[in-house]
Amino acid sequence: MLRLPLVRFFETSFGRVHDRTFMLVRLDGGGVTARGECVADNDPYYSPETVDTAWHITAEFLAPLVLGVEFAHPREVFPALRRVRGHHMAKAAVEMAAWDLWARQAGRPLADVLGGTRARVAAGASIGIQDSLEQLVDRVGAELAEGYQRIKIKVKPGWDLDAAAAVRERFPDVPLMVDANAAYRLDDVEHLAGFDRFGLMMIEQPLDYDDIRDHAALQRRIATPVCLDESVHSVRLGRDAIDAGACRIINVKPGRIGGHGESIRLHDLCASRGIPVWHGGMLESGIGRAHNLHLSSLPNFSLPGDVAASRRYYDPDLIDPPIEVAPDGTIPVPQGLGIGVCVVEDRVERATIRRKEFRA
Ligand code: OSB
Ligand code: MG
Repeated sequence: MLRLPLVRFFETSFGRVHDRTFMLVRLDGGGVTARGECVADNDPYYSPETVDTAWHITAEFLAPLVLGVEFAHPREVFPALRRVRGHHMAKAAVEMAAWDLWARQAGRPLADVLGGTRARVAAGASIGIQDSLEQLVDRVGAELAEGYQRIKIKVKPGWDLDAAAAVRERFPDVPLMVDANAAYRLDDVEHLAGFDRFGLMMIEQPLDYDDIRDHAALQRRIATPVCLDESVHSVRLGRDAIDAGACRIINVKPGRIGGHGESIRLHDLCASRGIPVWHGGMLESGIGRAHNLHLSSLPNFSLPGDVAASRRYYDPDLIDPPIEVAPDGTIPVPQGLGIGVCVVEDRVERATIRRKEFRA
């Protein structure tokens, strides 16, 4: 378990954070070392999981199910954890490390074994709630100057239509979207229809974190495409959401649905139903960020994701060189073995606050 200070605070409808405490999973096997990053937060505000529940579940329940077990393919890992209900973020950290291990053992980049088809992915910037609209507009300008291909702003009641209007006034044509992190109710439909005049790419997760039905009702009454994040916490719920007409776009976060294998299944399902996906972000360090880049190289990730440069989050990051965005707003998928980034062990060491080792 590590703690790292954020370069700048990040505020969503559920609160402001200045640092992140998160869990890394390291796997050693077959002569190689692999890593996964758990995206569970300190607080159960985005999802019910926290860094402490992830630690508990991993140590007490997941580790015994994988240690010393022979897997022919990392796709077998998520089903092997089935007895443990939920806890997808904890499971994903283990499962994603297994994919890194497999790719390294095979001498291939992770993107290759995941089925990636592009060498560079489109980067977008997610901008938190600011102290003033002027600061927001300045932040948008700064991100656009870095090359980011789309801007997402966080919204909540009291920081929503005015925020979108301020950005639109200054940047009339920028690809723009908003993310409410479940801050509204279906009763707010008239208010949410107010976003329609800004020509947004989408509104992300306007209603409750486990709702599908009300999102379907909302989507019938607003023009802006609804994108689901929190509500799609499994592949099956993704299917249910599409069937119900609850969204036209889905944000894929492997931590939310249980890892790379489940993300590929959701990606393929969406492709077959004509639903574009994009890769979400959870303020990851370079390790989780590298995983996300590899997964984003699959073909139906057709919209820019919340995959951005390391230095927006941590400076220094746990990896060197850091992940950077090119002036055209793309990030190259790392070329080396596995996740293909170089972990700086003494930075990991210095940020570590708790450690536990298991042997078969
Ligand atoms: O809803 O997408 C979200 C960060 C933490 C928790 C939830 C979300 C986010 C982001 C940040 O939007 C995306 C990023 O990593 O830049
Ligand atoms: Mg979101």
